[in-house]
Amino acid sequence: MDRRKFLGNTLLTSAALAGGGSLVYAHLMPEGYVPLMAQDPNPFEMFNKNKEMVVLNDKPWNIESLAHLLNDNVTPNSAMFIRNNGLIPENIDVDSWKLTIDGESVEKPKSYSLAELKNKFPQHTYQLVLECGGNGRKEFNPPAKGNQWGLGAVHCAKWTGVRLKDVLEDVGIKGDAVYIGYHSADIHLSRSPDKEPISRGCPIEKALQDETLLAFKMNDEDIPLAHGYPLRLVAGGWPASVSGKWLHTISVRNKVHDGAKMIGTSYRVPCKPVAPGEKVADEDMCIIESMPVKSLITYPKTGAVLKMGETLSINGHAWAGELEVEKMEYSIDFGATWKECQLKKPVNRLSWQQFSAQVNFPEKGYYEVWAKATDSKGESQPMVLPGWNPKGYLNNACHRIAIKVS
Ligand SMILES: Nc1nc2c(c(=O)[nH]1)N[C@H]1C(S)=C(S)[C@@H](COP(=O)(O)O)O[C@H]1N2
Ligand SMILES: [Mo]
Repeated sequence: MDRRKFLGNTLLTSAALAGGGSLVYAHLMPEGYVPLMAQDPNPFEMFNKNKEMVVLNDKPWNIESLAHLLNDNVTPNSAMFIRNNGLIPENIDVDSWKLTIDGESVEKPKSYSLAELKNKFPQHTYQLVLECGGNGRKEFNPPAKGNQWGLGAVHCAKWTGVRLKDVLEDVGIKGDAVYIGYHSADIHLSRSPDKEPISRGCPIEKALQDETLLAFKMNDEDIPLAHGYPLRLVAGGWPASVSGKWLHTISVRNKVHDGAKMIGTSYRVPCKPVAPGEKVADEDMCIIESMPVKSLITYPKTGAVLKMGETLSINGHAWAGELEVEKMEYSIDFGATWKECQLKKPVNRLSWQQFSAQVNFPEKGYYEVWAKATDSKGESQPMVLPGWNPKGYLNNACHRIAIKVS
């Protein structure tokens, strides 16, 4: 249905066919036929993603990674989840791309070309954890609406750019600044130019951290289109929805930013725990800030089989929002006892940390290896699902893999 309308209205007369040529025998085409060139593209090829990744939605594109694909210390593009609220911008012209800083709390709005940003300010590179606030949503009961993310909506790539704080200093911000909000070039699903798919932000204190970047490189290359080319706000350790892709404006606000997906149940959780399914009044909802402590076993893949007497080497990553992970443990007896893993320091603040352990099993049979991280404030991952909330955010329950010893 949809597709036929699309074809009738636009495709046959437009350059939507790759190469831009016109469809010569269009009038002879069977009704409802979709020319090969216009058939749904293969997302794995289009975005250079590992074919094991899971497509949760194609309008907009939402693609999830898997624990065992995230084994690299620096996540490559091929294993990075994609979370879009709208449609990826079309026809990006980098030469005319501008970043504008405006809002109630700037002395005078100012715009920079990408070349100006790159030349005027020192560049910094950090490895930063971006985890979707809804990662792990699919476990909640009653279920929460939205993409049913399993474990794979997290990555820790290397981002290069200039510090937002250096740019804000150059513009000059007023003393009443409390928040920043981003505006981006992606397109609302309705295609209405008056609507933004998402426009979130963070308190000014987070915006002014050294690691909060206006990034133009990811893993030493131009940022892939799906991840925000040509410019992205990157605020590690907070829900990744704060890290606006395809960034063109930062508004410095004298109040909490009120853009799309800042209010209601979006990226907000009950300020105090509630019973599963309970209705929560708007004023009792709080904006998610630093993400909770969490970890993933990225090797081996769940379901691994080994021989009796073999030692299993496990490894993975742990992260804790604004904090550092201080301790990493594993259990093979459903949490009755825990043993400590080796745990590395982060390469920089807000990066994930590597852990590893050598695991021995006492006899043949079925086991689960559970992993549990504890942050520098002594907060540990819960063994089972944490507090229910209407949109299913912040599931940081222990990751577990199945092991068979035969
Ligand atoms: N402009 C824009 N920025 C955005 C989004 C979006 O839809 N549009 N999605 C946000 C959300 S909810 C997440 S989880 C991350 C996902 O980043 P990724 O697609 O690079 O993994 O981007 C954030 N930034
Ligand atoms: Mo997200």
